[in-house]
Amino acid sequence: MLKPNTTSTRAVIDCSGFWKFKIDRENNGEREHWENGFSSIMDIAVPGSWNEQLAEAGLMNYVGAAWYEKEFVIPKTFEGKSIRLYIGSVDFGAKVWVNGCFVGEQVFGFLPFELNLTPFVKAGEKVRLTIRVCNELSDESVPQGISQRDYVLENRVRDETFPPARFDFFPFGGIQRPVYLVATDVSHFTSIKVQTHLLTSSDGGVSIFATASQSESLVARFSIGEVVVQVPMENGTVASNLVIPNCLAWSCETPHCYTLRAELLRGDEIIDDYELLIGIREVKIENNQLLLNGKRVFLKGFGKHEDAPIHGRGLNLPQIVKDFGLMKWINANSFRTSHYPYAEEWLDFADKHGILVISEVADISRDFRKTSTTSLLNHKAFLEQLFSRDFNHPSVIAWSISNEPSYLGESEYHDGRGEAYWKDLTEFARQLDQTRPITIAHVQRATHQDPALKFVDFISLNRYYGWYENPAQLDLATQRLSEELDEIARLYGKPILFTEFGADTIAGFHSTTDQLFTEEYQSNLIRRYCQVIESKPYTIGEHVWNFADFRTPQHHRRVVMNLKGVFTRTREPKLAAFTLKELWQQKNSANTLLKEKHDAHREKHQISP
Ligand code: GCB
Repeated sequence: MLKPNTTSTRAVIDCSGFWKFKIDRENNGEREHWENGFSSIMDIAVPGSWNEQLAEAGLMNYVGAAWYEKEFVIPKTFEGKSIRLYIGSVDFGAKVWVNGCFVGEQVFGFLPFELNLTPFVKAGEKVRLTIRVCNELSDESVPQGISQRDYVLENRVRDETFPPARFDFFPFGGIQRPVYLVATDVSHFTSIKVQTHLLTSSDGGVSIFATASQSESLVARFSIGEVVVQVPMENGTVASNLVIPNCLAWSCETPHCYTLRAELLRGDEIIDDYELLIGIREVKIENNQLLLNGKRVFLKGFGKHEDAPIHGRGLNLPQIVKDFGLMKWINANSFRTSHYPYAEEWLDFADKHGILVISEVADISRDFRKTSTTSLLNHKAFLEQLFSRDFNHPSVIAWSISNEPSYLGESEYHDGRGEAYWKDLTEFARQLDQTRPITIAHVQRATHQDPALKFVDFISLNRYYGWYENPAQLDLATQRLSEELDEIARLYGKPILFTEFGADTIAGFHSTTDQLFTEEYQSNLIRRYCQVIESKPYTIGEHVWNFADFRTPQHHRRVVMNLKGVFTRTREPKLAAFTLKELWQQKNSANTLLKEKHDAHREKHQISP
């Protein structure tokens, strides 16, 4: 599946706007055939979450089904074309009908899907698009869900959140990303996968694997600037290589992207064309270091969320621009898409602005008492769809395939089931992508015997000493942190990325002593964690939790939001933002000095970089 782009042969219609909307509390819609039309006076904006948009209509905490409907005209110019519907994401899944005919579904949230409408529509005529959205989760979905009943059965009623969720972010529902109608020739590229290598110090290698919709004998032409190759398609697939002389490698400092042009030829006629921006670069884990193009990088950044007032998780382009501006301002070089795939627009921006991304699968706090063979299959399917969406982005340097498995510390995780699960899943992931390291964010309750740690390329740690444990005792907190880091490094001999640490902070609260919730406490905790993390030779980075305050399900330990942001939900800086800006600026200068020293050494001893 290719992200919709208008080109000389491809037409795209953006279906964003107001859609007719109806809530389906009793789940009657399918039985009553709402796909044939339903009456409602309610409208909703697409893209966008329903919760804050329609709070006054009772949808703030709504978990369940809801229906969307809109009519479109299929232009006459679409005659004889392949006509498809591309939906960026629907949380947490959707069923789609056109003129009352079922055309397909997506069982995952956060991920795009494409449906073939060609047999169901006529060029020049109106069509009615109906989408049933449901934001319920189950034991076997990705991520897993939880019910009110589960809290009672598990004897932990005080953990209950509203709406119930296994995760600490709001379960926004709705069509979160744009909906597009796409028209192409019946024969068109269905996927283009690009792998890049640095061949010599000056050349770049680009391997291309593409598939087409038909097995018709066509020719594929790929070009980057002056470099062109032409190869016949065989049974709808093609593999090819391009060599870019004197290539400029993609890096944070020079995020140079080349335009790869792909064309499908029937004789002399170009029947499909598509352009994609690619970066030539290599990522490796070697000697306990993270290397980008052979050079050490230390990750400075955040775990984030897609979360904004009113939009909820809906695509919010101004916020992407703002957040990248703030990441640059604070001297960050990376972020993790905690805890689910973000809109691809985030990655387009990261490619262009040289920000490194750890792309995360929406597997959060997996409970192994409720993990079945179907769960593993679903997890694999999610991973496959995510990898295929994000594979070509140079900014994506690693995959996080889960966050905090065994959050509850259940014994079932340690009886062999956990080990078998991660062995299978990491092998599967490595078959799909041999070019990027894999990680899993580790939670303390999973213990140092966490089977996940055995199978990852680098260890990711989420720790809250000084907050959930040892509150307001930073000496003790940093001592435990330091000891634990050394212990994990000794046990596994793998590099460690600190993926979460932080403190809830109410902007405007101050104190001269270590006092939870104050801006000074958050700032001190972050400064002291960074000192410890940076003092260890095996660490590869520090990601503060969180970039900005974000809405959570309701619980007595959250004041509407998780307040661990170094920016508020509306992006005003807290004291910690200035602290990080200064710390990371120093780290940049220290890195530059170190780099200059290393370069001088290499030059003197004639060592190639
Ligand atoms: C975690 C989770 C994250 C939470 C965070 C917290 O370990 O990964 O989703 O928001 O802790 O603030 O409690």
